[in-house]
Amino acid sequence: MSSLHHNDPEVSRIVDQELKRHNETLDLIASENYPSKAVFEAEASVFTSKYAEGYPHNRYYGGCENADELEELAVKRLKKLYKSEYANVQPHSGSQANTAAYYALLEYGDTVLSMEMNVGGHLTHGEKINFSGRTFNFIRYGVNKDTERIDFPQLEKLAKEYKPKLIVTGASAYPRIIDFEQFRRIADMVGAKLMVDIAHTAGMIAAGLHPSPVPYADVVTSTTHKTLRGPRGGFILAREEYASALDAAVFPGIQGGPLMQIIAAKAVAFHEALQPEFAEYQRNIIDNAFTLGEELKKGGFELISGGTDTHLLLVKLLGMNINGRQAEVALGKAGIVANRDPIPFDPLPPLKTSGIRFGTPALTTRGMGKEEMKQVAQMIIRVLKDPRNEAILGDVKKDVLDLCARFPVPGFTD
Ligand code: DSN
Repeated sequence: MSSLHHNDPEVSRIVDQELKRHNETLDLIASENYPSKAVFEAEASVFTSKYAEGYPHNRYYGGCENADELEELAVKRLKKLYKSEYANVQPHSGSQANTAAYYALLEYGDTVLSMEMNVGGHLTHGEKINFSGRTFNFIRYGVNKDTERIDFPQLEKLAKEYKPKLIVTGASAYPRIIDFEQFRRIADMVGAKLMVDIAHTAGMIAAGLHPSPVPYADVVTSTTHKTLRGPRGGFILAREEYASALDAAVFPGIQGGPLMQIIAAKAVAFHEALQPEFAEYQRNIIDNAFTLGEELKKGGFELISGGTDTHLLLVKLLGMNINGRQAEVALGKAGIVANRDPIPFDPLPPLKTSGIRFGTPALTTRGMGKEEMKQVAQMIIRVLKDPRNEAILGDVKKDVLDLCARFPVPGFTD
């Protein structure tokens, strides 16, 4: 019997339920993944007990010699992975990484140009309900109505008009490769700095399968738990010239003690991402998303921008007698876990939306490939074409369970 079960059967039961839920459903949430057992072991290590406010060899606590060695190793691996001059592994999350980057680069009220949420931008990229939109003057760019790809002429026009101090790109729900060179060109034209949030694409960039923003951006922010397959957390990359401003913005600016056990797990994930098999895994993620998208198109669904170059795709539900929220619920009943997502020029509010987002990192980690993606696409098509038919939802749920039994969730039990 585990200590958790012995000491707290109530929490233990909920944890067991969650593991069962993962083992019996297909996780198509583009931002979720299953890290390796080595990452979990590091996360649950003795470093959870250590306070290490400050930076290596400049801490506010004694007993930090091992924490120093660990953080230096994590930073060294991260710099190597992305060929970056500077790295900070302390941000607790992607939001914290973005907060620190803004505080290092901006003053209260400064103008920033960023991507609209409806076309894939993140909450922390200037939404009015978020600290970012309340602290700085965000102006938003979007996508071209026909191509549904970033509208560079609009971006250039807005940059010239508003003269932002910072331009932000990178997205939570944009299925195409982003042209960072174009962003740099426009930023230089108006004397703006460029920040790229690679939370979603970090794994593909590390593997060299997606262009790196590092040569173009002043600052790059990310999470570690999506395509990168690490623990939940964040990091910042930058040119050396921003090192002291970014260090100060993270600590003491917005955080106290770093989560050293998470930094241990990040170091493990960076090591894994530096191995040759990681590139193959990232290739499979992209291939799986492509296959899933092509099969959904054959089944009569339209994808935002007509397809995907990445790990995610967005299905348009306009004119299909179902909104994003209803699709999410119907798929959930059939054991397919995904999330509704706004689409460009969405006529529906964020609680409903006209789109649903699918991502393949978690299923790829379970070992699924092209054949399984074709099966998953057929399951999704059956549900979305008849979302109120409980018999169909039940049938699909059985197919989901069969598929799940063949591809157990790794890491937790092996
Ligand atoms: N925006 C979330 C997502 O992509 O799921 C992460 O913050």
